[in-house]
Amino acid sequence: MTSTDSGTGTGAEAELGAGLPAGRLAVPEAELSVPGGLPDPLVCADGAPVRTPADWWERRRPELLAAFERHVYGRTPEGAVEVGAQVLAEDAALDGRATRVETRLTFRRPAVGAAGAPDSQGSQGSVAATVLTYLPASASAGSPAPVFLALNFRGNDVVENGSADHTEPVQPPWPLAELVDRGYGVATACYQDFDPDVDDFGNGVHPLFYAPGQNRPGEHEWGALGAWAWGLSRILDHLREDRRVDAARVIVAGHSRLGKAAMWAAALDERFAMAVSNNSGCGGVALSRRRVGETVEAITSRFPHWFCPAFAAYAGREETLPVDQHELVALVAPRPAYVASAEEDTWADPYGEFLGAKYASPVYELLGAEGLAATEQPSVDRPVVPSRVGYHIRPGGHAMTDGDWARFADAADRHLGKVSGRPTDRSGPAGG
Ligand code: GTR
Repeated sequence: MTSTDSGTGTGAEAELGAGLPAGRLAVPEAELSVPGGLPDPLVCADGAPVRTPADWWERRRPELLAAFERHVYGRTPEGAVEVGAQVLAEDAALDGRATRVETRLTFRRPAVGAAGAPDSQGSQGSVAATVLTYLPASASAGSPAPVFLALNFRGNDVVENGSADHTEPVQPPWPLAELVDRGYGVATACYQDFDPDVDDFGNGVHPLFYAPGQNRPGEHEWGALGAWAWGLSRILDHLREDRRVDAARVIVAGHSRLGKAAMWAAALDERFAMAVSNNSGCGGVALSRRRVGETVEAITSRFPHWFCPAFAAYAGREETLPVDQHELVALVAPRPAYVASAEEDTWADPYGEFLGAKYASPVYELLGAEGLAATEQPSVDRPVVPSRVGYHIRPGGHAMTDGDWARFADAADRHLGKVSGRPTDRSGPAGG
């Protein structure tokens, strides 16, 4: 059978694409669970083809971004907030190979009115996030370091020291020394600093933007993923003030729900040089139309606050979604995008993540960049596709391992330029 509008065709009847509505990419039926193919990133909503980079930048990209805002993540407010930055600590770390900086960022609603009095929401106070940065000790204004920026789940202390809290899965620390020795800085903050991960919009950064009398986002306004993505951009603002950071090479990365946030941040904020999705699954880079593992229904039942309220209406009706998640990857184009899957992470649908990367490729190619250099998902024995849209799948389950980080750094070396650092063994497969 082919993927058709009605879903009733047979393989003998028609080639891929026959019977599809306009603006749909034909894909093998086995790749989707709903009829109608995938939205074609290179066809505008009114059916106009996207033939040139100018068509993409001026028309199709803004239209797609607006569609993701309206139907999936919600619109991020554009209003400014007052930002404060206070350095809490700056010391040598990793036996002198790194500089460790802790900075407290605070965000407040701007004072309004002729007299500068706080507006009616001023009583909701401010929001603070503590940013932890490790920079190679050699980083300087003359030789700034590229930086991986990734939010963390359990606090900056767990990034540095791991967790031995046996009430939750034990977490190893991030491979800070390995990344620093390869020439990369690492910046992080706990995602809950920007918006606590509960269905309560009275805290976090949302209230900083509410209209008078508002107490939760409207139908098409940002949810928690939007707030986490906003936080990533505010950390980027901060990093760009530090002359030891190479502002042109900040890579946004994230695992799982934070991989979803990282990809959305890279779509919204073109200052990110590269995006990394680790096991991001549903609402990340896995195609929603597959309905494999976590579905729109499952995710919007358990985590309604991650998205805009409108997204839940697509539960069980994924074929009516104006977008699918390959177009989220396409919004990163032509910047490098790296997608990582784990074989046993079936809830995140590894094959759907691969297809999300694959079907973004036509946009990269239109923009003169290489898309994903694989038509078939690689095996875990030969896991890495090193093209500009990169991909790997490793054995094991849902996690962001040292091996995953090493592959992210390989991809950044390859596509953003190798940075000076200690020579390391870069030949091993993804894993452990
Ligand atoms: C799961 C959720 C996934 C993924 C994951 C995580 O419970 O269903 O979408 O985001 O959490 O963030 O660890």
